[in-house]
Amino acid sequence: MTNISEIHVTKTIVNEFLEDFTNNILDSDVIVVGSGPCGATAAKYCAQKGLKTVMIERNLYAGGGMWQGGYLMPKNTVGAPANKILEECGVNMKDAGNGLFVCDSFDMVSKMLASACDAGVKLLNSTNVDDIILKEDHVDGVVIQWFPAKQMPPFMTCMDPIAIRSKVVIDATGHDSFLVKRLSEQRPGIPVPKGCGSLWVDEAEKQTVELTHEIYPGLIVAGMSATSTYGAPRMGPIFGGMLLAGKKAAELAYDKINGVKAKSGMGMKIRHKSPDVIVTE
Ligand code: 48F
Repeated sequence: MTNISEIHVTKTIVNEFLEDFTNNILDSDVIVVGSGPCGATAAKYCAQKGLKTVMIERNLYAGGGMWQGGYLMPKNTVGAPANKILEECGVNMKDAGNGLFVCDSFDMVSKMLASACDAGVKLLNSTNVDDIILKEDHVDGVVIQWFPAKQMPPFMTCMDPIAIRSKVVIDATGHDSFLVKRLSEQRPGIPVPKGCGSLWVDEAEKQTVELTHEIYPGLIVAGMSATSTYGAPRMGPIFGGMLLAGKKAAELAYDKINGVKAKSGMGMKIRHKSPDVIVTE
């Protein structure tokens, strides 16, 4: 039998949240915004590399677009070598031929998130990133608000958000490219995200990884957010590019924090032929 008072339960939650927030969230190495396949992978590898890592998700649940494959069918596909990232998390993969692998969506999401937690990632859910902290020459963290508070009627909207700091922020907000969008409104040379182009699986998978890079000091754009920033093709219901992009984002963050000189460029030249077409050379 237990002898647990109501006040004890409340006090435990409040104390634990405050301690965790102050020690592990307020000032970290990396903030990953978005907990989809790209964000969850980035966060896991950052934490595994010993970086103090916070992943922020506006939904109550983490996982982004991973909960279902195409057409609401709960089967997810990835192309090699991204299957290795899932196998590392213990996801049961089936070889579908030609370098394509398939798994159950729930198996993928739950094991990816479990392995991110095991690596030490802190998750802030139901939390919307409203803005970046933007200093003269670098991004210095993000501005957060409870997502439910954002749903309040307009006459109640004068509720100020708060800020948390990190050495690197990763924009893994998917189609929204939200942090890049905010930056583009304030810094010349940062592209206004144009949304993704039409479907082309192989090219999209490749470009998603190549376009993942540090777009401004302290801000890495990754996964679908990178695809949408540059108008690269959409990839449809295949997640390999997202996982590889997340892993690359973690490597970039680690190198930056540890002073490793970045390799020049993104590994490919981007030539803007028309507002909606990018050509890789
Ligand atoms: O959309 P999402 O899964 O992005 P991703 O990790 O992967 C893209 C694929 O799921 C899919 C695809 C490939 O097959 O086409 O689109 O790049 O995850 C993005 C997450 O970011 C959250 C959002 O709720 C979602 O879970 N998010 C977006 N904006 C914010 C945010 C914000 N301002 N604050 C907090 N979370």
